[in-house]
Amino acid sequence: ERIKSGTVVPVTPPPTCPSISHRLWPEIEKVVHQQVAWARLGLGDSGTGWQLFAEDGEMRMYRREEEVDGMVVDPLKAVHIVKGITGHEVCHYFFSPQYRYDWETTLEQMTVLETIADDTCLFLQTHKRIWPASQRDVIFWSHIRHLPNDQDRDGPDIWTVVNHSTEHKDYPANSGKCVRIFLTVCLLCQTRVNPPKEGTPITRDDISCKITYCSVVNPGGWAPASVLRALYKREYPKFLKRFTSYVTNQTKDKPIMF
Ligand code: 6CM
Repeated sequence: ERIKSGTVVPVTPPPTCPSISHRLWPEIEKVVHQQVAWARLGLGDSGTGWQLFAEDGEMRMYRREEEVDGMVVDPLKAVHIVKGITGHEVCHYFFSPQYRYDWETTLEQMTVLETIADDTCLFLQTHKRIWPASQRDVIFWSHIRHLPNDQDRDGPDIWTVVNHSTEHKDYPANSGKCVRIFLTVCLLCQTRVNPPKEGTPITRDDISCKITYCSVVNPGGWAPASVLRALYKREYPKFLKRFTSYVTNQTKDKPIMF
């Protein structure tokens, strides 16, 4: 439906969501709030020491070199602006399990362990082995959310997906051939709409999406720092370019999903 210039994009009311009774719900609420606040901070506001390590068109990726017990846990923050897609679309393709094999190149196997609600799933993923390290797996909850823009009522519409490691009694860490990794990832998307000429409908030429992607991955066990940093330098830009092109391709002939 056409949104008139100057009108506030409608916001989904707080869900009467079944996930509130789930054991993970208090953690999901806490981590989502923390991650969204962190992602919304500009690079200048979130402290010094961010190094730009990749740049391509509108995409910029920054990292901070950090180690815990000798293991690389470099926080990453990336920003990108992509024309022709909305934040809702970007988050939909990032969250939904049915598309993951299409864009996630490091993935070997993905299992949905639990569907907590329409907006929340528990995933077990194994990732491709990278020589000379052991293969990795990860269990994380994933939550998609539409956020009211309370800071700026005329500001852009916000959608987010937060992924955060958790445990599962049936899949204890480091019990098979894989080393368990621990991650926190936040994808935050703001849609901008250029008001089209009076009386004309909004097209994909009138929209753009500002994407912020933040991640912290603990490799969980021995992995040489230089190999890991080289891997991240190669794989994160590849991921963000491939994933956003995928969303552009998937949506180009579909109605805009605001
Ligand atoms: O955020 C991304 N993907 C999500 C959906 O799959 C989700 C999962 C992230 C898993 C990231 C694993 C990266 C592989 C890490 C290997 C670590 C150790 C190997 C040792 C090598 C010396 O959040 C996109 C993730 C893009 C990652 C490049």
